[in-house]
Amino acid sequence: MGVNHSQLNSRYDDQGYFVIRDYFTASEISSLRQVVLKFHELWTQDHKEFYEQEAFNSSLITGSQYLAFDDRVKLFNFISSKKIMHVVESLIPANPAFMNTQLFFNPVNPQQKDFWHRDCQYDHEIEQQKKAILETQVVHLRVPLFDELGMELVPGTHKRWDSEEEFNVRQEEVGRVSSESLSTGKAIALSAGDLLVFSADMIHRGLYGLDRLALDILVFDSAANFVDYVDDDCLPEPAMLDKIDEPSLFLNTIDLKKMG
Ligand SMILES: O=C(O)CCC(=O)C(=O)O
Repeated sequence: MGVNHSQLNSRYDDQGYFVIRDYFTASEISSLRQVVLKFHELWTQDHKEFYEQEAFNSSLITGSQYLAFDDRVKLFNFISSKKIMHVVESLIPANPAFMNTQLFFNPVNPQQKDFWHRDCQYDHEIEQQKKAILETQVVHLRVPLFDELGMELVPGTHKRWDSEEEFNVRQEEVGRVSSESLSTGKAIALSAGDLLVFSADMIHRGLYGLDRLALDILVFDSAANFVDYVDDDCLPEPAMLDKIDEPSLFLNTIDLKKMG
C-alpha cells in the first residue's frame, strides 16, 4: 500500500504527523462524502443556532441520532478499511482502538478565526499538559472530503513543550491571541483523496476556507487510558458487527468498555 509501516512510523515519531497524497480513490471519497453530507445536513438543521453562531465541528458521526443502519455500516467499513488500518497499525501495532469521529467545517461567522491549540489543553492545566505530551497520544486521521486549505502544524511539538512564542499565542498570554501566526507553523494544504495523520497533542490549527468538510477519525492505543472518552452510541451495534469486514478496531474498544 505504497508506504511501509516503518517509514510511516518514523515520520510520525520525528514530526508528529505525515500526509499520504492521493491515498483514496475518487469513488471511495464520493461514497463517503454522500453519507457524511447526510449527517451534516441533519446535524446543522438540528443545531441551527449553535451552527450559525460559533460551531466549526460536530462529532459522533457514527452514532445513531442522524444516520440509519446501512449508512452507519458504510462508515464503520470505511473507518476500519484496509487503507485506514494499514496506517493505524503502523503507529499502534497492538490493539488500536476506535475513539470517535469529528467533522470539521467552516464557521458561518466570517469573523471567527482559526486558532492554535493542543487538544490536551482543554482537559489539563499547564503542568498536566507537559506530562500529557510525554505519554501516549490520541491519533487523528483527517480525511478531507473536498479540497481545503488544510491544517497548520508545528512539527515536533508532539514531543516537546512550547517555545515562548508558541505558549503565549496558544494560551493567549501577554496580549497575544491564538489566531496569530506562528513562525514555526507549517501549513499543509489538502485535497480530497489525501490522508493527514497527526497527533492530537501537537500544536495545530485547522485552516478555515474553501469548502472544507473533513472527517477526522480518532484512534488510541488500548494500553492508554482513554476509554472514558468513548460514547457507546458511536460504536457498532451487535447486528452491525457481522456486516463490518474487519471489526477489530471497534471490538478492541468494546472490550475495553466491558473491562470498565
Ligand atoms: O480543523 C479544525 O478546525 C481544527 C482541527 C483540530 O483541532 C483537530 O482535529 O483536533
